[in-house]
Amino acid sequence: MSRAERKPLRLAVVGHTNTGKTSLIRTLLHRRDFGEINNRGGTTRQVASAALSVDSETLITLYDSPGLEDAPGLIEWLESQPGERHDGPGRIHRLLTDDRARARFDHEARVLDLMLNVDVALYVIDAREPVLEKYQDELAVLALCARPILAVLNFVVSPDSRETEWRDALARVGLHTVLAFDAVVRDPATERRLFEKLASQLDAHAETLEAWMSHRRDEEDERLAAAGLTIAELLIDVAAAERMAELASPSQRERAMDDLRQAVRAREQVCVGTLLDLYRFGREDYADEDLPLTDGRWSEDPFDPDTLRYHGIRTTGHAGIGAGAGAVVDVATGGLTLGTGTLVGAALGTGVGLARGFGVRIGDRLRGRERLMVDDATLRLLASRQLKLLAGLRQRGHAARLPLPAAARERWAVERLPAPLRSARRHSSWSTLNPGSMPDAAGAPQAASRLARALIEDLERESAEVPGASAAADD
Ligand SMILES: Nc1nc2c(ncn2[C@@H]2O[C@H](COP(=O)(O)OP(=O)(O)OP(=O)(O)O)[C@@H](O)[C@H]2O)c(=O)[nH]1
Ligand SMILES: [Mg+2]
Repeated sequence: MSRAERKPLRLAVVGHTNTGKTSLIRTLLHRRDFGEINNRGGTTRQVASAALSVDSETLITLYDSPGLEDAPGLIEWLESQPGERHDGPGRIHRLLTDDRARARFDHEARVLDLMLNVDVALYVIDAREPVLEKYQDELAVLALCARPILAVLNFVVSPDSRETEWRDALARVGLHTVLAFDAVVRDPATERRLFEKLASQLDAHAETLEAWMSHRRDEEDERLAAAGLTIAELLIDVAAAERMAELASPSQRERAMDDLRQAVRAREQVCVGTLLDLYRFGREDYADEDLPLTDGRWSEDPFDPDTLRYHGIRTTGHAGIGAGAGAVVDVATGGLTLGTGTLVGAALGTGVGLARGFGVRIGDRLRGRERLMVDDATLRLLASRQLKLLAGLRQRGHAARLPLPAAARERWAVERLPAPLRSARRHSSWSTLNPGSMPDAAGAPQAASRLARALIEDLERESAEVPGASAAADD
C-alpha cells in the first residue's frame, strides 16, 4: 500500500473516569504537554486528538475522551427503548440522536460518538478497583458500538492491584485481549506489545502499525546512541580534566583539588540531567521511586571512598599506589616517565590524584608545578553509575532494580581504563573542564564516539543474553 493510500488508524482511549486515559496517551505520544491530568476525576471533558506521525505522515490518530460515569444509567435507558435489540450500533445511534438522552448523558454521548467513528478502542482499567457492576455496564455499552476493544490494565504495579480478578472478569465478557500497561511507566517493550496486539486484531492496519513500531525502534536506537555519547563525553571530560598547583604549596593544592572535585560533581550532574531529559516523559507526574536517584541527583559524593565501595569499585593494586610522594617529585622536576600514564590518587586518598607520566609535552608546563587529575577509580565509578542510571531509564518499572549489566560491570571492574580514556589522560585540551580546552577538535569526538559504541554494546549484549529481562506481566 502506498503512503498516499494509507489511512491513519483511529484509536480511541476510553474508560471510567480517572483511570489514567490521558496519562496513557501522553505515554504513547512520549509527550507530557498533552491534555490535563488530575487525580480528581472528570478532568478531561472533551474528546481531544493527537497524532502519531512519521515524516509528517499521520499513521495513528489517538483520541482522548471524558471518563464514563453513568454506564448503569445508559444501560437502563437502552433497555427501556423498543426496537431491534441485536443491532448494537443502531441502538447507540438512537441514543445519540435523542435530544433528551444526549442532554442527560452528556459525557457518555461524546464517548459513544467517538466509539462509532474509530477503528479500535483501548479500554483503560484502574486495576486497583474491584470489578464493580458499573464497569461491567461500561463494557456492555462499549461492546454495542461493535468496535474491537483492547483492555489495558493500569496500576498493575500497585500492591492493591486486582489484575487476576480483572482478567477473569474480562474473559467472562469475551474480552481476551488484555495488556498490563502502567500508563506512566516508560517501557519500550510493553509499548511495542500494545501495538503488536492491535496489529493482530486489525489486519487492515497491520502495515501502518508495523511502520509505527519500526519508527519507535529507530527512535529508541537514536536515544540510546545519544545517551551513550552523553556518558562517554562525561568520562572523556573528567579523564582529561586537570588542575595545576604551585609546588610545595599545600594550600594551593587543596584549593585546586577542591576546584577539580567541584567541577567534576557539576559535570556529572549535567550528564544525569541530559540522561533524564532523553528518557523523560510524564515523569514529573509521579514519584521516581524506581530510579537510583534522590531528587534527580546521585546522593553519594563520587569522591567519598564509601561510594566506591558501594559501587564495587576496587582500588587496591592501583597502578600508582605505593609510588606516593615520589611520583609527585618525579613530575615536578620534569623527569617524566613516558608511557600510558598512571595516577596516584590513593596518595591523597580523595579521588583526585597527582599525574605522572602523561607525556613529555607537558614537561615545560609543569616546571615548578604539579598537576592534579581525577583518579582511575573515580572514573570507573562515574562510568558504572551513569550506566546503571541509563539501564534503569531504558526500562523503568520492573528492570530498574536489576544490577548493572554484566558486560558493563566487567569492563569497569578491571583496573585498566578503556583506550579512549587512556588517550584522554594525555590530552588536556579534550576536557571542557579545563581552561583553553578544544573538545571539538580532532581527537576528542572520535574518542567519545568510540567509547560510546563500547558502552552501548555492553548494554545491548546484556539484553540479548537475558531474554526474560524485559518481559512485563502479560497474557
Ligand atoms: N502511579 C501511577 N499513577 C497514574 C498512572 N496512570 C495515571 N496515574 C495518575 O492517575 C490520575 C488520573 O490520571 P488521568 O490520566 O488524568 O486519568 P483520566 O482517565 O484521563 O481521568 P479523567 O480525564 O478525569 O477521566 C493522575 O493523578 C495520574 O497521575 C500510573 O500508571 N501510575
Ligand atoms: Mg483525562
